[in-house]
Amino acid sequence: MTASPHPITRRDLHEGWSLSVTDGPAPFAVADVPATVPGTFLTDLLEAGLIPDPYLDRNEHELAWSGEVDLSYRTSFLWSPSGADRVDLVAAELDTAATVVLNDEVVATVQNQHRSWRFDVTAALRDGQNSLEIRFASPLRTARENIEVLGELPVVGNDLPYNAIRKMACNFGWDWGPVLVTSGISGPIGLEEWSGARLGETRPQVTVEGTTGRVSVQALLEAAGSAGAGEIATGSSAHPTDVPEGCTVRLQVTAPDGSTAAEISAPVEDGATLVEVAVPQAQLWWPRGYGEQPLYDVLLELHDASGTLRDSRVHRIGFRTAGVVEQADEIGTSFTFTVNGAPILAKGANWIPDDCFPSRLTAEDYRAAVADAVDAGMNILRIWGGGLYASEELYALCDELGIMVWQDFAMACAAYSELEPLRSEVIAEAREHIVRLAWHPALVHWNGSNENVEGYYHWGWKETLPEGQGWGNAYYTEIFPALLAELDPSRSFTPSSPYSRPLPDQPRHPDHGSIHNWVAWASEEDNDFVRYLDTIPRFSAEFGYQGPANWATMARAVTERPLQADSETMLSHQKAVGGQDKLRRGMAPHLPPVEGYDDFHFATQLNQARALICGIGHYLSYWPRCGGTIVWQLNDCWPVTSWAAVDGDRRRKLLWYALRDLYAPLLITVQPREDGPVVSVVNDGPRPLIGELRVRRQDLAGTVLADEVLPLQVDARSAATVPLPDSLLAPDGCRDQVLVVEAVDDAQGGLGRHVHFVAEDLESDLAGDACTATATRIEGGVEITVRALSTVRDLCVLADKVDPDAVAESQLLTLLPGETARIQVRTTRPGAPEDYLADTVLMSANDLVARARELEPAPEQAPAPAPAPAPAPAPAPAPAPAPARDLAQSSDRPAEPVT
Ligand code: BMA
Repeated sequence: MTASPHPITRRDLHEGWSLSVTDGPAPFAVADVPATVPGTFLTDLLEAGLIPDPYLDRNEHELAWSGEVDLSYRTSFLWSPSGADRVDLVAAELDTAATVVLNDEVVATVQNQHRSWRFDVTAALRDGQNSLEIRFASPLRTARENIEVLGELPVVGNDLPYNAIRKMACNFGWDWGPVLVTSGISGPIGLEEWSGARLGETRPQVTVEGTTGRVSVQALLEAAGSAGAGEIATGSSAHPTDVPEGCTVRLQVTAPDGSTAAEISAPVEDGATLVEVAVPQAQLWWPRGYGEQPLYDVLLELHDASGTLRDSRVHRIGFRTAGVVEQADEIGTSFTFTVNGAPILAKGANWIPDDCFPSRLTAEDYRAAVADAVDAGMNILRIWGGGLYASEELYALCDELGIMVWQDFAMACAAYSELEPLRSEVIAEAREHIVRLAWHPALVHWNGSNENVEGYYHWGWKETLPEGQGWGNAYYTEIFPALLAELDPSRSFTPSSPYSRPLPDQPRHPDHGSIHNWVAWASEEDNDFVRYLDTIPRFSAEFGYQGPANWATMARAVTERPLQADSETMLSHQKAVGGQDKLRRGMAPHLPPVEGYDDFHFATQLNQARALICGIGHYLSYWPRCGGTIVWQLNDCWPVTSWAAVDGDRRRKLLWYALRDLYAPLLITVQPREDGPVVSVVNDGPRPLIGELRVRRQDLAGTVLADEVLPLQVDARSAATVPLPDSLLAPDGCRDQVLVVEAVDDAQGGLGRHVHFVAEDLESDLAGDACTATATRIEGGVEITVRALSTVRDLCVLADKVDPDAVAESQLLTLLPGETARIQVRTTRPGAPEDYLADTVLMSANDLVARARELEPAPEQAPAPAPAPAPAPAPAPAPAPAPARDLAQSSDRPAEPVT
């Protein structure tokens, strides 16, 4: 081999693409439609005006054919030999069953959206014009064909066979997502030209011992002459014999201040080398709230014998040790995130793909999404296994902002065949992402699957699968652990979530490992958020309550007027079967009956927030027994009623504001305990709190009925409870009292206040005209001033009802009589400020109570008719062509917590 002096050059092939449907039930001809690359064919048809926006109205259902068609993407490009030894066609992501044809020669046939690809096309290229075609076979037909080989294994939901093809599972619909099965060149694609050798798989280990950071990189090289046309080089193997003599790999680490922290060069032997450096006095990376996030730059360079640069890579790293500690203790088995030896109270949310078509997400989209987590005080995101291994942008932001990442392997809510060819595909993709993500300090934990072990033991799979049938457990208990041991032993791993480490056949056991609490939302009998109180888990990795998207989001997605809770179109944006019933049943014990969509919309969002206030307050009050909470779910992929805190148009729901309070460094709540109510103080700060709790019991008009000063002592990074004396306990059946808890630290002064309502709203005497309000224009928006005449509970400004872009700075305010609050609304179109005072915009729990009271019969009217019923559901809509899954509703959900 002659190594010519060419470093690697890259050229994108993103231009000139067009697509055609070549077979299948498309209802109209699709021929030579301009195609965006990266992209997918559905987004191209949308762009070309050939299909309506699938996120609006019931348009989704007109696209059920999309997963059944074959496609051809074509482009052509000029190319001339540059003298490089080798030219590769490199594709970051192909969705999914793709045949790559260059100048009429089949270069490769592949079938895995979760892998990247590199095809040697040196021999297939022509000097001059070249034609490139990528044919995509129908993903649904491909999956059905795969079942012939793999066997049919259970999936949850609408029975579309997402477990038989390595494609983003939720593309086939989920209980929060539409069925929009697409195909396309969904990642960057281009030509890379190189000579001699290139860097193949580069496996980092970044750790810290004492104060010394250690970076070691196992670099495998690939030789230009080693792979023939059509061979798929995934970077997973070196070709030792062909790598030119005398190559070296240089590693340079640059400190955050720009100085060189360490560098070394090492010779390549047998196509591989290990480069290792120590960084003395390394600055440690911490999750946010626990310290800084200093990032070091790593430069890796491959030089040949003449010293010519052949290849290079850059990464950003952080020095820390991290992982989940699962340790036997007197209760069971802990589940505690630990960074640099310090236990971290995990406060986070689950991440789903931020769009049904992630290829159109921009860097700004990712930044905004991570800001939703950061601004809410989160320190962890769990990248859920029914989506994609996320893009580099997301992990880089988490590195930068101190958000720990729990990464699921892409296996969710289904049994997976352990047979070939699926097995090798899963291994290859796992290998690729373990190595890719190992660079990121934010990544702390790997998890084998979402609910697949639970599915086996509790959703009937064990009983129905034939003896000896693989259902995926080999991936979770053998293959993934072995790959991690080989490639990245520095992170922790669990086979599934939920999971009980010593009792794998009891994944719901609250005393061991993680749980998913879906009883509170999904129970057919008594779905009520107070059921979060039934268990004290070691870690809650999923629990959530539905609420609709914000008003402006729903009003954009559902164009009929007036908006109605149960219209056929609205129900198409509610994918949980029985979801509306669960919403109504879930709020019935707490909020009064409501009439009209405005009140229904507000009440269901309010109840969603209240549910998580109940769950998180309970779970965190048991820290460190409970290692934290990861709520279901941070985000949405389209406009829908779902468990998300931020809706599909990136509007923050009331839940988001509740999370911001719950995930603050200090959380004060009142919690039930066996011996009576206690004040729980969760101090997620670095200093102990020593001072007092000033607690008073007062009526809704503000008359103080009792008060006490209780000693307060909470260690740094811990929780404490303070029992309430009898004098502070309201009498049974009391409708008009609150407990006002103020925490005061001797050194820092007032820390915060919590108002605890002793009655459910529907049993309370909350006054209707409890406040007066005015609104004025201010720089950047509108300020609303509210003065409380009586106690006001959960005051909200539903600002996007006035202006879709308006955002209220605070929500869910509780005001005591005589208090004044100023709520700023950010908007570039302040319009008429008094619009924000409309009774459908400035709303509180008091309004719901007062309106229900007005509907009640006057006391002298006897016999009393039944209380106002909840609005009757509209007639059942016609079944959607491909019904959405409802994981929560299915009987596979726990009916009872398991203890
Ligand atoms: C969890 C998730 C999702 C689902 C959600 C709500 O189990 O893993 O599969 O969307 O519940 O049902």
